[in-house]
Amino acid sequence: MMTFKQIITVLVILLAIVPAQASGTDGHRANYQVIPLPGAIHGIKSADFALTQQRLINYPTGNRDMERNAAMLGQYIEEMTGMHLSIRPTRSTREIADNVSLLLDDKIKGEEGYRITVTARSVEIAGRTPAGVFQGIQVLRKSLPVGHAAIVHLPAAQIEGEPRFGYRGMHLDCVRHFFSTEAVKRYIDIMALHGMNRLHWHLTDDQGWRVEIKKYPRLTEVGGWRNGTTLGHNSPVNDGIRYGGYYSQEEIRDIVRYAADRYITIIPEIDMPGHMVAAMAAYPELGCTGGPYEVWQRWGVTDDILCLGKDNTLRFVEDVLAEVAQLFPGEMIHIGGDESPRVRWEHCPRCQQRIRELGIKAEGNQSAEALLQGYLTTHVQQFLSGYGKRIIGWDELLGCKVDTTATIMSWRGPEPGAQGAQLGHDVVMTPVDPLYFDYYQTSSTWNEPQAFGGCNTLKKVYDFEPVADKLPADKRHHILGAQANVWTEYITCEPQIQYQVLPRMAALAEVLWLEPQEKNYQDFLERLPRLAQIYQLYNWTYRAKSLIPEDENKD
Ligand code: TNX
Repeated sequence: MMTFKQIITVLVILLAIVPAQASGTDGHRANYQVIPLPGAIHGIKSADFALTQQRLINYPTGNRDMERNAAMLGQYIEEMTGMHLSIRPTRSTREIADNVSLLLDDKIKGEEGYRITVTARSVEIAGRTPAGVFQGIQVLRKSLPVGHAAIVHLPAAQIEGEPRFGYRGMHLDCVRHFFSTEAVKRYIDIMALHGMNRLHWHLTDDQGWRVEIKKYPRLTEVGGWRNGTTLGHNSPVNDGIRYGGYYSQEEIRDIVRYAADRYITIIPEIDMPGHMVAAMAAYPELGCTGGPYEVWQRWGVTDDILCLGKDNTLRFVEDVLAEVAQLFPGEMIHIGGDESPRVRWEHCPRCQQRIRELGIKAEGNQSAEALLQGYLTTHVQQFLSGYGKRIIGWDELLGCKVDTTATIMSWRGPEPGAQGAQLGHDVVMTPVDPLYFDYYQTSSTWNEPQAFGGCNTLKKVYDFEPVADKLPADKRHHILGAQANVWTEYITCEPQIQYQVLPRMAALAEVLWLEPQEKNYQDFLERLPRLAQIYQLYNWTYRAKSLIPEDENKD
């Protein structure tokens, strides 16, 4: 039998040894060098925090957003480590010790800024808003090692970050190919992991109409389906397989909520006046010739666009947008505007009559027909402002004389964006080169899934700078951020979407979170394998070869 004194001695020795071992090399240690890299990581003089199942996740009582954040953190920790932590509402900071706590702190900079404080006693994730706390949660989540553990050691530190840009977007074309609500939700999950906050959802196009509109049921009944799809890059061969699908309004609301829970705003796109053949197949009177039209089975640009000579067309556009405005609570609605050839309008007596009635005259290099598109855009802009919405559209809008409350999405290179910002438009940068993620990610394409073309490597994405050097200081605030576009002509299934966006989304995330001088590609590449382990954990497909420096991965 040991004496009481001996027991105490043994305990003291054990206590001295255990923490030393705990912070040792057992592999279960957090690493805060995540992607996107936090703005600052300062060590704190303290022992590690030992994260175990016995810890609680605290959140402020009565705050539903913070409760959801807490539940989400619990889920992430469980997925990463297998440890199940309970969540608990707390009233006072006294209860915070010994646990992981989510807090709101209005001293933190930026709407989405976060601060994580780890000491031997507690972990605090603070933000000025619940959205900021959510970003902090993502950082903590990514810092955990992947794999089952009974204990994870979190080095004592203060970690802070704030995104450089407020608009951090990913686009998804669910028209050219259709993706299930589950696949869209997984896309949202992937975005959340990367600190992205805007999903531009392309819902209508020539090849399909994918959003239920109660007033026009044929849009999805007829316009939601095509009788075949061309094989490859518009080959003469067609698979002859009926293809389609759409999202019911209930499904849309569910996805909008799912995104909002992850602080992601969805910007729906109803593309007009071009890319509208699916709607015209359902309601042929919407076109200049009256059709008949077929939901398109090829890729590219068609001359058949909405007829603006008919009052019915404008009423149709308003009715559709009224339903869309109610489905999507975000402030912006994307009204397309790209690739609208005007040959039909040139030969359409009704459109010409409209041009005369409105007194539209060609100005400089803007034809009367271009200005007719401007008339539609301005009409829609005014209509949507009644719903508290602002429009965003492709950079073609700059050639149609629209006022500066329209945000411009610069896709045909960075120049239209710079020009738009000079004129006073807000701008989202999404130049084909390097932000089209439907393009190849290597010049050695033989071993890649078929893509649109091009070559947007991980490095090119990483090196992208959204704000042009020549943009004057007083115009720079107009650049809201950037977005990668994922057109799906050649992307037929969910793993292929993931392959195209991972790991390029990681590079874009760093472009959007860090100041240019904070970026370092070599360092990014060193941090990337740990992020890829998380991709693997969730069974997401990604281009593993991109983890090797470009010059070493030529086939
Ligand atoms: C151009 S980007 C388009 C899309 C295509 C894409 C393919 C834009 C506004 N229009 O309709 O899907 O290229 O990369």
